[in-house]
Amino acid sequence: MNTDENGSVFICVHPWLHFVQFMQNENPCQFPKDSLDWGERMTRLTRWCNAPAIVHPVILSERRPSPPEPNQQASGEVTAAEKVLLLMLLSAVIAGAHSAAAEKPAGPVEFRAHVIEAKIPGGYAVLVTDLNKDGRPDVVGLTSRLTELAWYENPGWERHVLAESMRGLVNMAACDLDGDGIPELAVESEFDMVAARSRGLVWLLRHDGDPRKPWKAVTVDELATSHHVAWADVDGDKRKELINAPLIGAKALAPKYEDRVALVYYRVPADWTGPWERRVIDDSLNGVLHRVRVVQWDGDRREELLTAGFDGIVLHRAVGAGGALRWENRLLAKGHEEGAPRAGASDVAMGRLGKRRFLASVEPWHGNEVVVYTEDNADRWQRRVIFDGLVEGHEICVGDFNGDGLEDIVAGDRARGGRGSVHFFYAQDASGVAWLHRVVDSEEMSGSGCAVADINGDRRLDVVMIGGATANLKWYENLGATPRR
Ligand SMILES: [Ca+2]
Ligand SMILES: [Ca+2]
Ligand SMILES: [Ca+2]
Ligand SMILES: [Ca+2]
Repeated sequence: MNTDENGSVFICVHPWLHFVQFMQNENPCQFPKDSLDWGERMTRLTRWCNAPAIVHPVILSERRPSPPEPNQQASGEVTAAEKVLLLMLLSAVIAGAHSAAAEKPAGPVEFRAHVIEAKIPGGYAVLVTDLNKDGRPDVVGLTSRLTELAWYENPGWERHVLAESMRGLVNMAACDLDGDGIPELAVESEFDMVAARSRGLVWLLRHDGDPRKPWKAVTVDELATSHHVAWADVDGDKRKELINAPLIGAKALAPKYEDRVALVYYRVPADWTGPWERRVIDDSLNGVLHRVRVVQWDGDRREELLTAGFDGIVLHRAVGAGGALRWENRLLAKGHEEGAPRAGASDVAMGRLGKRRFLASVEPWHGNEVVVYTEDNADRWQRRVIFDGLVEGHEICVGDFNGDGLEDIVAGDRARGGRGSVHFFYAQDASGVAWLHRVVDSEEMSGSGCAVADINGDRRLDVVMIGGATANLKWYENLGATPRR
């Protein structure tokens, strides 16, 4: 609990921890006194507690001068007895609110579809990031069927070309390396499912003064079948490294793609024109390596990686520093267990159900199942298929769309070249067992790529999706929970 300069009393509530402390003569959450930025306080509290914190502002009293009563302290101070009383009261309120939330998860929300681009043949990957520094998240849509990479400016969605003459575009990731407020983009091109035909070019794009004009590109690497990129601070030095996940090994052939495939990373050189030294994270993965996702796994300064592929879901964690840095690679779950290529996982996302962590995945590779994993007391991940009706799933995202403190799931369906729909799954309790399935934009979105972000700044999480056969790019505006019947 905290009183601000207006006398409002705040409580900081954490799913694990009811963190209650008076501001009177001390700081909330043990922050420096000169730090009055609540965003920063919550960021630090979140890091400290290894989970998102929720701030509930509760105005309990307004501190107004009043004459001191006999046997009482001066106005503006709180007695020890009052502190105890307030703490008990607030703990009861918090506990009640949490149990009520756990008993009554919010229902599905209504989404309104908005078209960003109606003609992007073979729409494959989407990226949401602010590219013109106006505070509104913009959208990059990528397809291998065009040699132009373009972004769409929020809110009118005017199209601007980032790069031209790039064949076989396959993926991209954003990170503001130089701190000018406009991110640099890692982009991968010259991809092909046949390794011998895939140069696998990795680029770094930087704006050239005006982000609406074509960006400058420098080469990072050439590694056959480079397919998925991400930025992560794997060593905790506050600088992001570039992660590159090629799809398959050099000898891999359809349909089983038997070969080892190596997950690699690069430290950003002082001179971006290179060289970027390629370093191995894990060279023992098998078959298809489909997605690499950045997570904060253990609450330290370092970010960890989850990969999804034929092997299943693997956690990659860097330990040690500098030249002594090494990687611990641990299989968390095998995913869908069947012979390749119907093996493992296509994508993975980490979410939270109150205080519990969970994993959501699409399985097997390009598969039909939406799967939820929850952790048991022995640190093992229990698998539960919550839906098996996708025709061809690809990517999966999580977000608390209905604001009940339980993260929900959204998955696209590429539908093997047919018309797909968007699938939402709303958490119905904190155990990860019950999920409410809702279909949005039926047969109008063959979703290959997806992203979750608040596109219109109303604090409700929206969804952006790009479709293959439907050749479109849309954002789905979260209109809030629909009333329960
Ligand atoms: Ca913007
Ligand atoms: Ca780093
Ligand atoms: Ca929810
Ligand atoms: Ca929104």
